[in-house]
Amino acid sequence: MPSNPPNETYEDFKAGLVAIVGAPNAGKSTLLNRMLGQKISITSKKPQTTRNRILGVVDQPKAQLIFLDTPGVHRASKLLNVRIVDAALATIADADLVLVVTDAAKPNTDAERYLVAKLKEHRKPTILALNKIDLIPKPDLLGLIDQWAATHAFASVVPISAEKGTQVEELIAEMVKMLPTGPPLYPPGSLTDLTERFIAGEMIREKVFRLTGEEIPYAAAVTIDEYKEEKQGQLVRINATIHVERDSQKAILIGKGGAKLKEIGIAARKEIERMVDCQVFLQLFVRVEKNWSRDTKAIERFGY
Ligand SMILES: Nc1nc2c(ncn2[C@@H]2O[C@H](COP(=O)(O)OP(=O)(O)OP(=O)(O)O)[C@@H](O)[C@H]2O)c(=O)[nH]1
Ligand SMILES: [Mg+2]
Repeated sequence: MPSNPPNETYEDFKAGLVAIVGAPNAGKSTLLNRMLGQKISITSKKPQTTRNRILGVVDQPKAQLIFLDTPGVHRASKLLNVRIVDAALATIADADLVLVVTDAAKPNTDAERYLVAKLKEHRKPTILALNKIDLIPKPDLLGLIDQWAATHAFASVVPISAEKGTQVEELIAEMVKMLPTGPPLYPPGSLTDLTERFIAGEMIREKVFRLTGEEIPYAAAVTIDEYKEEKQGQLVRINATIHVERDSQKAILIGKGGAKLKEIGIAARKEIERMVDCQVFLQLFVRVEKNWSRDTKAIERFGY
């Protein structure tokens, strides 16, 4: 008979929660997706893309890292953003390890100073990922590392490119070193605790972020009104609503003859099809929910 270890003690196994924090647009969600090898967290060129805590599980031979991707930290004034930033900062308290991600090519000094001050309140082990090194001249790197090391007692500073995958394995190895010993917290291969229904809504919101300009992305929230698997799982039927704050925004979102909404729908459908690995029927509606981002009840209804 093959001899399994009588009862695994996990003496040499490490597991823990890693909060991914940083200024908006630093590349946090891109990094999470890169580490997972799969897209669960939406990304865009525009700041403040992520609005919820996004959990992703990375299994290693001797470790399990549970990442919590968070919205970009900045000094917010709008009610929606205040709530979102508070939630991001609260994640630090839940974490065993904090991973700060910064854009090496374009540091956001103000937001990052604020974040470093918050880190000092928590005294959690913290690693810094100096991201987007594909965009900076190599000789600049040492100076940047020194500058950052002077601001906080980081356990280590790892230059990476989340987009290209450069040094991401090394970063994971650094994080594993800092995790507590213990059994995996999720069954191996878990990936995330998010439903496909939720991620589908996020993918629609991502296309709004990527395909519209001005204030539209910031005025938009998405709800999934219906999500049905049909034909023995060979088809997913989705009805979703994009909520905006004003009639003028609704008109822009729909576009001439419905062209913009159609473009968003096609892009979102393709992305959702990749995730669920079957055909998707996606129907999008646009609704005006006057000034929802200033209204606590509406904000909560939209899941923020
Ligand atoms: N060149 C380059 N671009 C990157 C890299 N990592 C991320 N990006 C880009 O940076 C932009 C922001 O990436 P996100 O992952 O959405 O950033 P984020 O930190 O999650 O942003 P928020 O959710 O708004 O806080 C996107 O356009 C990414 O493609 C990188 O290593 N190199
Ligand atoms: Mg993000």
